Amino acid sequence: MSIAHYSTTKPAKGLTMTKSTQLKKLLQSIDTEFLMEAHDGISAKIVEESGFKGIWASGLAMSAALGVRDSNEASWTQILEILEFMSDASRIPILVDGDTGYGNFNNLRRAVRKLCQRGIAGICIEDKLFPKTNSFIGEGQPLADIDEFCGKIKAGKDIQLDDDFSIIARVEALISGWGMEEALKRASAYFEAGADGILIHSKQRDGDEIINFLKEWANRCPVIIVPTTYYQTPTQEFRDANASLVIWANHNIRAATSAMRETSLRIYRDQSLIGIEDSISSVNEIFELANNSELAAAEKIYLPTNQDETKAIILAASRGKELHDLTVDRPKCMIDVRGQPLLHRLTTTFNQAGIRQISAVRGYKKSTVNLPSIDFKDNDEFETTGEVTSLSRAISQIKGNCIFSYGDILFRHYVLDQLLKTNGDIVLVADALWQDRDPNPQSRTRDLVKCAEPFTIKYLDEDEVTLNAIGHDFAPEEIQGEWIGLAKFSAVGSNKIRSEIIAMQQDGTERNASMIDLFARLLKNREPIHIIYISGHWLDIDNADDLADAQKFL
Ligand code: SPV
Ligand code: MG
Repeated sequence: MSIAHYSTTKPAKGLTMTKSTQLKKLLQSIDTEFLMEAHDGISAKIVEESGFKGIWASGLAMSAALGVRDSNEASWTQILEILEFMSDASRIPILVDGDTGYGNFNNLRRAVRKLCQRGIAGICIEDKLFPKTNSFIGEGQPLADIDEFCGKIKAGKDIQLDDDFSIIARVEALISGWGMEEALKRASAYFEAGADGILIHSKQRDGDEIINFLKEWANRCPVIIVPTTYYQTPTQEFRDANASLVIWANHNIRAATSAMRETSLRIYRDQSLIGIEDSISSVNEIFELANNSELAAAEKIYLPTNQDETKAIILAASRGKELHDLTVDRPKCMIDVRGQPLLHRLTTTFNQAGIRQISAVRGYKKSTVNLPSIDFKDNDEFETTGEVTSLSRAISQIKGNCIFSYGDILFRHYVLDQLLKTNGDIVLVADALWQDRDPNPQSRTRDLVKCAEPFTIKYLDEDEVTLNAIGHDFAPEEIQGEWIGLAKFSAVGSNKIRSEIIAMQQDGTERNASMIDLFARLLKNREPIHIIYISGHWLDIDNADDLADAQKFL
């Protein structure tokens, strides 16, 4: 699932319900549902990506992320700014921790209007005094007057611009030592004043008083709980007691704090990044969370195009039968590799090399191949035709500088950078260490190359070596490498490729031809083809073992 998006994009299918309606449905659902803490745009995205149906915008976490105390030190408009980023970054509803409502009924009214305008689904207010203090600090914090708090709830309900906006009344009577009777009295008053749900808070180390409250309350309205201190009570007990929503209230800010501490200390101590690089998110993951590919696609639509710009053409028509169940409902280019379809990973690599015009030829289950930044061409005869037919579907794109790629490969960025620097008209990338790649080389058909010079220790990245032959069956001692499925055509090279495809269409050989057949014909016609060597650092995904390797490769 692609999770990163902005308010400039349409909601995903099935998520067209407003956020306030989504939250209302969660509150009223007969199942116990869960909200996860987020405190900024990226944590909101991560909560959604994890599968949660809603976000708790925690006052403690948002304050901590700003480096201030959970004591209304951040103003409510500063909180509003954070919420706007969070809301734009996610499609699931946000229940904001509105502390005590930022003042009296009038301050809450203004906050509710602004929250409705910014697409926040609901606010939770607690019956304490402004400025509030986190409930886990000290004992016996003073509570609000019941009538004053009921007036606040009514004022919020009267002013809300969105009928489904929720106002949750948080009862602090248990936590501040007033006991069950007071908690139930307050919950009843708040419910009667119009609250859409009650949040009952506790700082006991077990869930007993919360479960007692739920029993006594007997489902009179949805009840929300926050098992921060009583985390050892099994979730099933909350389900059995009919808790409506469970909030995991502060675990992302705490996780982020541990991770940042560990990383900063390590880098400080080592004065190097080597010890940390593999254990933190890559820069690419950050780009993906920020949905950079959406921007690349938008640039293609809204910025003037440069005719000399390098384009990419990806063949993504085949199913990938050897992946069995994984390709029943989608082609292999759409298989998930660490959270993103393979094709998305490939296009991200192209985008990062400055290639924005990307065409892909789809065939098998084409409706599932629907990434935003790609210009799709279709080969509806994919079952009875070969690669050259698929390529011919994108013939209008084979002009100027072009990168050709199979849709089932992954390679390190430098490979593309190196290929883009070459001068030849048709240049293929070949892996000189082809023999090391696969413990069982007979297990797949490989595109092998014979070249004028082998890869040696003296080989420099920019050397282009003449290709003598390309095929599947050469004697091992004649083979200098394996074509990885990536090639570059200059403007002249693109013309040659186009002319050859047309010639193949005319002599009837196109339908069954592979890319190897196309290159072999060019060689036969004495058209020069060049090779650049790499040594590993790529893979193609043919079977389940390759997929496992791909997860590691990233
Ligand atoms: C928050 O997350 O800020 C809360 C919950 O209000 S708690 O910290 O448990 O009071
Ligand atoms: Mg709070």
